[in-house]
Amino acid sequence: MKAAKHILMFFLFCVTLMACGKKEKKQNQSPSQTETKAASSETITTINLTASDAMQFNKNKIEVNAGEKVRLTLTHTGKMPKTVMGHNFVLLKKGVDLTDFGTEAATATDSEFIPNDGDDVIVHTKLIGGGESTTIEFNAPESGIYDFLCSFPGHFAIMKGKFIVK
Ligand SMILES: [Cu+2]
Repeated sequence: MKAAKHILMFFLFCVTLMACGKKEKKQNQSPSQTETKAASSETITTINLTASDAMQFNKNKIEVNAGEKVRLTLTHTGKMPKTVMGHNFVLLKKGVDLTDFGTEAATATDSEFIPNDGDDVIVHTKLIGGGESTTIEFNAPESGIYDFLCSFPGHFAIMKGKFIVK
C-alpha cells in the first residue's frame, strides 16, 4: 500500500515535470513568433486606395517612410467598365509635370495610358474597371513629395494627389 502510494507520487511528479517542460517550450516559442510578425508588419505599409464611378480617389494624400516596402491595393468600387471609367494608380518621378504627363498619357491607348515606355513613372498599377482590384508592391523612393494620378483620359484633373515620403 505504501509502495503504491510512492509510485503514484512519482507518477504525479513525472506528469508535473512533463507539463512544466511543455509549458516552457511553448513560452519560448511564442515571443519569437510575435517578433517575426511585428518585424514584417513594420516593414510593409499597406495602402488601400479606392476609385469610384464618380471619378474620384478616396485619398488625395498618401504618406509613407523612405525605404519601406509599400503594398498598395487599388479597388474600383464602381460598376462601369474600364473602357468608359477605367482607373489606375500612377506614381510620377520627381520633376515630371503632372499636367504634361496626363495630357500625353491620354494618347497612349496601346499601353493602358502609360506613355514613354513608363520612363516618367516610378510605379503604376494596371488599368481596372468597376468591381476589380489590383495590388502592387514597391519600395518607397527617397524622401520627398511626389505626384500620383489616374492616367485614364481626362481623369487627372480630379484624380490626383500627393505621395509624401518622409
Ligand atoms: Cu480614373
